[in-house]
Amino acid sequence: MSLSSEVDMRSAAGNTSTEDSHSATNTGDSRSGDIETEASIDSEPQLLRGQVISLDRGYPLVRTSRGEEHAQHAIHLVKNSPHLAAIGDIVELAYSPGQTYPLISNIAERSSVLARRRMVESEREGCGKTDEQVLAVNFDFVVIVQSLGKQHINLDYLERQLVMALQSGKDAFVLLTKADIARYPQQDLTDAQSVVAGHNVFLFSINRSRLEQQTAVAPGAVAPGTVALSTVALGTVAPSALAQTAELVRLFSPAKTGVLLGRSGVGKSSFVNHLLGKGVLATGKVRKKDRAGRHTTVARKLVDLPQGGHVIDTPGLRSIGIYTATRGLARTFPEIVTAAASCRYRDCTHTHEPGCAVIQAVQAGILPVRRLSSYQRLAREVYDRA
Ligand SMILES: Nc1nc2c(ncn2[C@@H]2O[C@H](COP(=O)(O)OP(=O)(O)O)[C@@H](O)[C@H]2O)c(=O)[nH]1
Ligand SMILES: [Mg+2]
Ligand SMILES: [Zn+2]
Repeated sequence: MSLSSEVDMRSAAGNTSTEDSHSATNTGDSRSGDIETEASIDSEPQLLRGQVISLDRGYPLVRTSRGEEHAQHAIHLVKNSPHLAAIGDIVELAYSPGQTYPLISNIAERSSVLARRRMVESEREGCGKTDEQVLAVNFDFVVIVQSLGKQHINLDYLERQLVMALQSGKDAFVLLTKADIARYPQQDLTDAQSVVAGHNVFLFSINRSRLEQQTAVAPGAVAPGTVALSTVALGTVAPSALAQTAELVRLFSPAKTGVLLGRSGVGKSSFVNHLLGKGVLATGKVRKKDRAGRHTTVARKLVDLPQGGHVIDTPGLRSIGIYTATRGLARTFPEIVTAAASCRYRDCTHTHEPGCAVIQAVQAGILPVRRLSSYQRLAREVYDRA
């Protein structure tokens, strides 16, 4: 199967040369000595299209019509190292006789990207600087995951996650997990809804047995598939707010891909296992003080759901810096964008300027002051204002 006739293989590395639609044998022509060029002298490599479905420390795992196999990046992609294949990437594999691994010779243009700003930790690349890390690509929506517990949920962090998610250009929704151990489920739900600009928020728990022990509701009152909620939760949360498993599954069907974004230990892998109806992904406790941490999810993985659709599980991130996320910022704070249209100055930063409609909205009690300070904090990061 020739790939070049099927998909636009314009390289994600930003290669816009006219050779893009040619076969992989031509992509390295200006760099004689590249592996694929040498290999192609004797015979044309066979090309196959595939998708990166797992990334670990080794070579990316790619699924093609032939099955799943590890593949190695072609040298011209490695030279553009920020643009190596990410989970979800559609890639072109080149098979040449005598090679142990097929080569990833091209990466298709991405329809969506989830990325964060990351501190560079290696001396060689310049400690203290930041770079962009691509977490997942080619998804349809982002699921922001936060867990509930004894404390109120962290709204600042939720807004930060939303900026990052909405920067992708795709939709996002929020999954509040561990509802069974939540002390303030209704308040957390309402608070979350108040900062996510109309995006859906779901309360969720994997723990149905706990529910049955704790709740005072009559047997049978909880429909199968209803998420587990504690006595407190059931007493105070409107029934319409309770996500049903079926409802969550429907978000992924018929063939949508959702990517999970959340800290380690919030229950991302448990959620995936719940959707699958079996324990496919490893789950576990997080050792907080251990910086090396036992990350139960080492790999990024694209998992097929039996009802259709896919979910990308990512390892928990210690920090999420947001990277030139102007679109994400605007989509996270639409009420500020709307008010800002009436500011006297077009480049108003809504901090001190006369005639600032945003500050006026705060003073008039229309805009909560916490929203403005939250916006300011994130805007400084997005626009790199120290
Ligand atoms: N009580 C309760 N614990 C949960 C729930 N979901 C996950 N956990 C637990 O939280 C821990 C971390 O879960 P895991 O799925 O590995 O989190 P991940 O790091 O985000 O993938 C595990 O011990 C899970 O059993 C839930 O709904 N309720
Ligand atoms: Mg996990
Ligand atoms: Zn202003």
